[in-house]
Parts: sequence; structure tokens; C-alpha cells
Amino acid sequence: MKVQRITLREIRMPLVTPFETSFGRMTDRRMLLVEVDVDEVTGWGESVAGEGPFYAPETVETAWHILRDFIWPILKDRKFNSASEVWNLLAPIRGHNMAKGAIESAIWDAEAKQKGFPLWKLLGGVRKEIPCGVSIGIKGSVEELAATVEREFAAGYQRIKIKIKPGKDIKPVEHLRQHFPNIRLMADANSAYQLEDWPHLKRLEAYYLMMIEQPLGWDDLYSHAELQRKLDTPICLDECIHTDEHARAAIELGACRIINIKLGRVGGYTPARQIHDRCQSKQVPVWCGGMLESGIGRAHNIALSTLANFSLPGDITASRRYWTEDVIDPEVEVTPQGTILVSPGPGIGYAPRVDRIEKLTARKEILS
Ligand code: OSB
Ligand code: MG
Repeated sequence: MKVQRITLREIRMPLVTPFETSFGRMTDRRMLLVEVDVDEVTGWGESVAGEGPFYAPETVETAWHILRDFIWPILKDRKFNSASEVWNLLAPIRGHNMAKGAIESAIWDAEAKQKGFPLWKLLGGVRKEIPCGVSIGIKGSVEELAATVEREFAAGYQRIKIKIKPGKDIKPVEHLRQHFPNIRLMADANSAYQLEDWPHLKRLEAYYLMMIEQPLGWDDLYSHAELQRKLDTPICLDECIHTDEHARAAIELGACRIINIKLGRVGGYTPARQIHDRCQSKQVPVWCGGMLESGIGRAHNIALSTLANFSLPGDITASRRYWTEDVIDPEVEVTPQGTILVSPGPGIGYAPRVDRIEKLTARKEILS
């Protein structure tokens, strides 16, 4: 295999509803899409880097720079046997997982299309239907939050995750538990707390959450291990796990009991599968996180979620929850049972709508 050409595009789309987390409020998304031409076949990937370095250090700008100035020079004229080798080819570049993940996943899509296979089968997936949960941003009032939960639950979603931050934590969780005693509920703090806040976090245990996601520092495994010893509720790590080595350390230190795997955060399918396999061998369940992706990234998340140890509902939901019109055909839909039926089509199984993508493109660069 050889990459003949890479097309970078930045597209902009407004979110159907603004999304607020402990690190900020998002109303529009800027997304970097990567189109790769590999041996006459086209693959697509999406970088999950944000506009600013507030969830992780990378941004759309840094991902573009790394793809153009460092990744392309490595891949240009380079022959390889399969997409599974790309991660190692990129090893000289330290970090920048979101830039790597965008192109690595696009090359996997191209390989699957070349073989006439669905990508999930090429990856070794075993699930034809994946369980879905929703992630709900911080709301202005508990009533507004409860109304949103009511709607999402009625749509079939199997678990509800709410974003929390200091001052917007115990009350919303307590309110939801009073109104919805039986739903599968969890909270994501996106690193909004300090270890000293542990007695406060302990109060959340009265509401039997499935897990608390990333309560402490974005790169602080050690404090999470201390916190996990004080809590009965499982900690799930998101931001902290950017490599397989971090996953190993987190599990061995007891810093979490569940891991959220995001393709972009770890750098693509090769590291995502390594982390998945490691967790499976240690009986640590995983689920697939989301980053408010367009349909391209969403389709990749679905493929990843077919692996056996993705046993908990992920943050992968219908296109219409985010976009008035998505960039893929068909759009991602969720069944009334809160599942996504995995597409049997080749590659990612959803066709990029290139005409629509072109219309949304704010910037484009072809590397060949
Ligand atoms: O922490 O999981 C997170 C969105 C942007 C950045 C970080 C996170 C999120 C989400 C949204 O929770 C998940 C989604 O619906 O795509
Ligand atoms: Mg998270």
C-alpha cells in the first residue's frame, strides 16, 4: 500500500444545541477531515482536536501542522503492507495523537474498502449492534436538565451521562435520582476537581452512579489512584489515558476501574486495540467516548465499538442530536432500543457527502 495523496479540509458546522462542559461551552465545531488516496481507493478520517487546547493539548491548527509538515513527509512514497503498520511508521513523532488518529483511521477505511470488507470486520469486531448512551452538557437549571434526560430516555438511550463541575454537581445528580431512580446514570467532570475535594465527591455515592469520569487532573494518574481508594463508585478515566503505557499504569495503580477509549485521543486503531486488549485481559470494561464528531468520526466510533470488550454503552448517538444535516449518507440513526445497527457496507459503511463537505469547507490543502 502507498498513500498517493492527502486532502486536508477544515469544515465548520453549528451544533443543534450548545454543549457545556467544565472546561467551556461549544456552539460551533471546527473539524479537520482527512481524505487519503491509497492505491486508487479513498479513505476518510476525522481529527477530534478542538478549536482550543482545553480538553487536550492539541488543536485544529496543531493537527494541521503536524499532518502537513511531519506526517506527510514520513508517508510520502512509503510502501507498507497494511494500515496496522502506520502507527509504527509515525512513532518518531511524539504525541500529537489526534493528528495521527485522523490519518491512521482514514488508511484503515481505505484498506477495508480495498478488500471489500466492512472496517469493523477488518478490525476483528464481534458486535452487529452497539449499545448507546448520551452525554448531556451542563444546563442552566435542574428542571431543564431533567427535561433533557426525559427526552433522551424516551428516545431509547440506555444510559445517561451528565457533565458536572463544582457548584453544579450534587444538586443536579440528586434531582435526577429523585425523578429517575432506575436509569443508568453517570457523571463526567472533565478534570474539574482536586484530590482535596474527595469528601465532596464522596457525597455523590449516595446516588449510585455507574461511574465518575475523569474527576481530577487531565494527566494525574497518581491522584486518581488515591481517590479510587476512597470511593466505592468506579472511576472511569478519559483525558488521562493517551497511551497504552498510561492504560497499563492506570490499571496497575488502581487509578480507575473503567476506561473510556477515544480513537483520536490515543492516536488511532492500533493503540486503541492495544488498550482494548489490555483492559480485556485485566477485566477492565471499556466504552467508546465521543468528541461531538461529524458523521465521519461517528462512523469510525461505531466500527471501534464492535470490539468485544466495549461492553458498556458509549457516547455514540444519532447524527440529528448534533447536526441539522450530517456529512454522511445515510446519517447515523439509533433504534428505539437505544442501539446502532452496524452497517454491513465496505469501509466505514457510510458514504461521505463530498458535495456537502465542500460547501462547509473553510480551508483545504492537498498534499501530493
Ligand atoms: O469528556 O467525553 C468528554 C465532548 C467534547 C469533549 C470531551 C467530551 C465530550 C463529550 C461529548 O462528553 C460526547 C459526544 O456526545 O460526542
Ligand atoms: Mg469525558
